[in-house]
Amino acid sequence: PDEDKSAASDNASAASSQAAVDKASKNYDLQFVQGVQGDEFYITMQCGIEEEARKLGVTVHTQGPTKFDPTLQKPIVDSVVSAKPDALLVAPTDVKAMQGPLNQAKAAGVKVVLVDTTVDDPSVAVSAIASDNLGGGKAAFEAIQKLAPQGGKVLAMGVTPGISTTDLRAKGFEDAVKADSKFKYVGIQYSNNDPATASQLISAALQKDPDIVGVFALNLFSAEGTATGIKQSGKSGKIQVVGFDAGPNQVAALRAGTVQALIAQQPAEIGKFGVDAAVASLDGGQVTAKVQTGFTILTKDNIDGDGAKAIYKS
Ligand code: T6T
Repeated sequence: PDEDKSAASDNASAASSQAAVDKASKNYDLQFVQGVQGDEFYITMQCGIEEEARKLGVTVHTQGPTKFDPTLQKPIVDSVVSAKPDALLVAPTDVKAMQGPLNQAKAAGVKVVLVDTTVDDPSVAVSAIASDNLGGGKAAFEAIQKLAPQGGKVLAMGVTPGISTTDLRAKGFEDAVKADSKFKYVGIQYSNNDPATASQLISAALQKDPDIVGVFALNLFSAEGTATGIKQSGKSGKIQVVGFDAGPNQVAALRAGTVQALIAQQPAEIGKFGVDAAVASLDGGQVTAKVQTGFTILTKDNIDGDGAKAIYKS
């Protein structure tokens, strides 16, 4: 709850420093390239982007690769850039592989805004807007500490190395686990953003270490697969599962008791601030280089109350 408050005040200051504009000076052409299509996190971000674009009087088009994969995202970015939009809002799928395409966008005069993920050299962008992913990883461990106060082995179910957001979540989690001698970090497994892979990996991990007490699943799809695998192993409720993100499936898992806590990001706000940054930059206004948005921790206790606001759209 403390994190929530400070994060909320970060948002307020970001909003006041960046959204001073009521209308853009002209109908700019904005392009949004998602990390992957069909992911409720990016769908909700798209809603926030479209709403703000309407408000400011600019046009936005959205595209995304069919998988969270830079070899599929790069050609989309290249083709978007060749049409010379005014701005590109983008969630790069890899810190290294997407640097070159974004450098080219900048060189072509396109204002780049990073939404959610980033690249090794974020100075390619006029602004980078993301959740407190490091803090989110730490909060995930704190949730496990509360749910399993006796301590024990914990595992991280990751996505793919090289994604800025999930790498930071893993680091925040690992550092926090290692600072508590009651817990033992048994490492990270990479599910490649595929629920079926996450399910197989968690089943295998539980065979190897049947005494695992908690799992932190780093995004929507890794959480979905983790919940399924634990359920199939007959251990739902015995192992504490904390997932990042709060799509409808994750909320259903929370209600069913296959997941105990969710860390909900604010994708619509990330998108809104992204549009504000693009327009401010195009109109020569003040642009904040780095904006951090907050998160809400959802449990069975708040999901039907205050927490309901944080559920992603599908
Ligand atoms: O967790 C989000 C996003 O922040 C991350 O960069 C990739 O995975 C999600 O889109 C959820 O699937």
